[in-house]
Amino acid sequence: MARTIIVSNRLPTKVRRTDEGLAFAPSEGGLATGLGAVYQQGDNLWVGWPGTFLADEAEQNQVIEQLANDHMRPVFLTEDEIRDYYEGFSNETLWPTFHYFPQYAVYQPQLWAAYQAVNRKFCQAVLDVAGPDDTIWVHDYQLLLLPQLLREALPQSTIGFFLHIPFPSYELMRVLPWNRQLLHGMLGADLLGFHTYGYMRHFLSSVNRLLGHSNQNGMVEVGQRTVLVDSFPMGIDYDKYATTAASGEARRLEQEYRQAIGEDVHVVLSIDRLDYTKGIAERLRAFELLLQTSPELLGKVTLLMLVVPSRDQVEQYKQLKEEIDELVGRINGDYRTINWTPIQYFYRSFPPEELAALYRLADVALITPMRDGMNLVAKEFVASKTEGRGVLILSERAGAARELSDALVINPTDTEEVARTLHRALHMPPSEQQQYLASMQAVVRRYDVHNWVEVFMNRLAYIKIKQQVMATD
Ligand code: GDG
Repeated sequence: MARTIIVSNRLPTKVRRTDEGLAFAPSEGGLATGLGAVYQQGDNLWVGWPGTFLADEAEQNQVIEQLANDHMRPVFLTEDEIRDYYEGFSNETLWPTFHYFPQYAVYQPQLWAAYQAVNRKFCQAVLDVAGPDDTIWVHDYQLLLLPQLLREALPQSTIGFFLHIPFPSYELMRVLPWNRQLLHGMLGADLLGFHTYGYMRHFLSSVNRLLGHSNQNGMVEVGQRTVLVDSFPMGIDYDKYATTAASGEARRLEQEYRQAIGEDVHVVLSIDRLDYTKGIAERLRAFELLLQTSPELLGKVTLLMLVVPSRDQVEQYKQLKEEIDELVGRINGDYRTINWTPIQYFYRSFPPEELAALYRLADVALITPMRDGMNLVAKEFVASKTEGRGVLILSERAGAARELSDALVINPTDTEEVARTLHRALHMPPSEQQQYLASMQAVVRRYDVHNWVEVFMNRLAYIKIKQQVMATD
């Protein structure tokens, strides 16, 4: 029977080494939730790296066995591969380039060689389990070469690809060495999905200018094959967020936090992974400007800023962490009083029930990335506001801004605009908050992650049928 195989750099389960041996923990990402219904069915599978270096064959076998029960098949990476393919080419070449930070990008042939080799390794891992009739859905920027590698080995198979980060304009792509090989790699898929129409257009433009393929309504002729390119904005598990936020535990925690912060203090919430794409330092400067220009808010507003540790061995991330530490220290030093802290800053991750309580508690969510493929936090905040109060401030450069046009949409580089918008959000009448939230909730509820999977899979089936019809014409 034909199967569906999901492939991504990371598996939806994380393996960690502890004093008691290996520990397995589910990752809470939206992708795992959305695709749960797919890969856990029948003989379907998820192929990916379990997130830890495992040199020992006994440990590897333990992981293979354990994950097999949950429909997962691990790809093991060596320490060199983790450094050169993952931390190197993926995170220091592609990530900055695709997020419009080419000044942070490194272009090194040995990283490119590792990227190619690991994409081949993933290909072999998929071929070990896939048959010619299977549907294979590849995810994200770490595996751009995989669709074409699979196509060569399984010419008839059905291959989908989805990019979770932005696809940059041609002007960025033209700077990237190996750009043609990367595009060619992606075009091995039958269907290529992006979060927004804009990313899709950028991709088509690069394909046209670098490879000479034009398109008609998103259909690109590649040799004998027709490849479909389309946008599929990813959603969240709306019901899960709404239910968790309405639970007794979330309410209890919210009250506890509220008492600690003060009944009449407005809470502005920000949540991101530590990353230069997220605009964290600029956000802090905007908050400082708000305090400078709105003395009536002193003692009346607190920024709760959660930064989830990430890549902090990389130089740029280390520097960013220092910059954030300094800014928070300076602003708190200038403004804090015995019973008020302007910025409550946490550099760690939180369990989901605490996150739900924070979403409940927040009067304003301040989401100001410089670039972000989608930004699921914006949608989670909207879904969690079951009482109909709360204001979302959202960067125009997050993919989510396309759908959430009833947010207060700002340019994250414009510190004055962000400060002004914060002021407006903190003074917005409840009826207006309710109106904006209701319309955003309708969108986020309707286009949830289950709908996203369904629509993508339907389009993939459609293009396969279309290809067959065109072949017989
Ligand atoms: C890529 C793209 C795109 C955050 N802090 C904690 C925590 N989180 C959860 C949030 C949310 C997720 O992490 C972060 O959302 P992103 O949208 O940034 O997702 P990523 O996978 O990091 O990024 C991005 C996305 O893919 C999907 O296509 O939107 O643009 O970069 O779900 O809730 N979760 C827990 N504790 C935390 O402290 N449990």
